[in-house]
Amino acid sequence: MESRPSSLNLYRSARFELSAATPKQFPRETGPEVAFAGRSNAGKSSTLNRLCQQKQLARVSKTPGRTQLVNFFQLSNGARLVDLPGYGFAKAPEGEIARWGRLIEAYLSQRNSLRGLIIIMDARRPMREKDRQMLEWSQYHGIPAHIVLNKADKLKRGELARARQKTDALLRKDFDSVSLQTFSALKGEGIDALHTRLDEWLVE
Ligand SMILES: Nc1nc2c(ncn2[C@@H]2O[C@H](COP(=O)(O)OP(=O)(O)O)[C@@H](O)[C@H]2O)c(=O)[nH]1
Ligand SMILES: [Mg+2]
Repeated sequence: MESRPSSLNLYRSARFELSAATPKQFPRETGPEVAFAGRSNAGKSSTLNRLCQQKQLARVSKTPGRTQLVNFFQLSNGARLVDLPGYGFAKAPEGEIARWGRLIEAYLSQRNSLRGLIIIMDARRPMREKDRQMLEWSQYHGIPAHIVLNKADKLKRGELARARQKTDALLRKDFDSVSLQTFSALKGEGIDALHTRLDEWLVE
């Protein structure tokens, strides 16, 4: 995959900083940050690993864990990538869903350094209820969002185009300043578009 070398090196420089279970544990704000959200299994960890060209940066799980942590990664220019806890477990108890909501809400409302939100969706099943809720929260807090329709490799070209159109139509009906791209964390397709969007937020 081609990518401008400057930004490639920047994302390659990502290093795990800390995991926060409560807002008190969030690190002091020192530079711009972008947060990654998505339903469990949509490919959030795979996308972060692909983005940073590191196989083990964010753990990729076949059986998704339930730990609700906000993971912070530092880049060489002082910017941060932030891995928000995944959502959408069918069997998650009520209390856990409430805790997830409080943690995300605290993060979105407290971080002045937050420049943008990346929402990873499975291209075969985009815009589920909690995805929509993330978009609503980002709008409420005035944070621009970028949707990544991941697992593009699982769809035929026509199917992918239709998924993109459908998502685009839903977005335009209800949301402002949301951009959209297709992606394959597996193959790396769409990585240039993702780097470009992130650069807009993180490279000053
Ligand atoms: N075919 C395909 N599989 C993917 C892609 N991205 C992630 N996966 C797979 O989907 C599963 C969940 O990925 P993971 O990154 O752990 O998702 P997370 O729960 O959102 O962090 C894993 O088995 C990945 O290998 C992709 O672009 N294409
Ligand atoms: Mg994950």
